[in-house]
Amino acid sequence: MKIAAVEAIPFAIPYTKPLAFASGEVHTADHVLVRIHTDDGLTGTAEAPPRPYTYGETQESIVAVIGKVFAPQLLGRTALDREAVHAVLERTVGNPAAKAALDMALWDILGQSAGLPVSGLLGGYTDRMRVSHMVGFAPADAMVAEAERIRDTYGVTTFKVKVGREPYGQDVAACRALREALGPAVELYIDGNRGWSASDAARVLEETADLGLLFAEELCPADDVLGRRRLVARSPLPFIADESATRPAEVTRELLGGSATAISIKTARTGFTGSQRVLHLCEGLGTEVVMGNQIDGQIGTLCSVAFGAAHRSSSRYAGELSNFLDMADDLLAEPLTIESGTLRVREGAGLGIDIDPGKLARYRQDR
Ligand code: MUC
Ligand code: MG
Repeated sequence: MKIAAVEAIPFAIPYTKPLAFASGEVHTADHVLVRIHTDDGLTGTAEAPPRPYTYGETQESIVAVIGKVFAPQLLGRTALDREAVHAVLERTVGNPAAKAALDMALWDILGQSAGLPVSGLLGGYTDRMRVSHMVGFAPADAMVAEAERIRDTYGVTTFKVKVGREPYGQDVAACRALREALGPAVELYIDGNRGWSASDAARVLEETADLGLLFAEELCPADDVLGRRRLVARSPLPFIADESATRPAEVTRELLGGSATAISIKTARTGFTGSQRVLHLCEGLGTEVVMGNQIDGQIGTLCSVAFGAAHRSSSRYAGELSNFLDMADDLLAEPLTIESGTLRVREGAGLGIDIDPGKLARYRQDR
């Protein structure tokens, strides 16, 4: 099981429906396919989505850090050396998506080598998750039409509404239109990607108080330290920290400092090993978690659902598992399907990621 080679392959697949949110916009999935090959013929696979507006990584930086810094340090180690591998990776600061993809590819190798599904190795709580769909910026009527289409086509009944636009009234109106169109049974929550000031965010919470929202996420920057604490103290909703609290120390700081009351876990930035650390920390602190989406493709989504379904506390709420629906294509030989509002963990050894070679040849950017 010795690591013999590490590949970081840039690929690009356009979005049929670009996603716009307060901190950025995505038109093309310019991700990196990460593959770790072992000397006994196994290949672990994962994908790294660069999010420069959130963590500073780009497609080029992910390829470079894996190829030049991480791969040479991993060669010769085995998939069982995960703690040693992490000690090596942590010598380089930042680069969360690159590190996470390497971690998940190693777990894929472990699962294949044992002949067991990764989701079972992680915890095996259930075999599926309810799906939450992210509705990006658009005029209110288009956001309603999008949510209705996703509900009617896939049976999804939980929606995360992207907010954080100025003036904030347009987002309040969009939430109201969604609640009126979708009815009281549908779950709605909002994510501001740090777009508002703490005081505007407080006004929004007041003006949406009758809409029965489930959560509020990153409505203002965590760096607005006192404003954010005041907002969270007054919030009638659990307040999710997403990009402001990714590593265990950040999660601890934000929760104990009163700047968040719930945590978003994204395997795209903390892999399985780091996500499990965050999850167990949250369980210990009595804090709820939501499985978030780093605007993942199908490979990343398969990783998210494998992790989310593995634990009771990460599968309690609907997971954000549907952004791939807006991509024109993907690399998986057998595409993911959302049915009755749920996504199932893929059966079989490892993560069950089978790449279509023709699609990879078509979308890779390095040849
Ligand atoms: C989210 O929950 O914020 C947008 C930017 C990012 O890094 O993730 C997405 C979704
Ligand atoms: Mg978010």
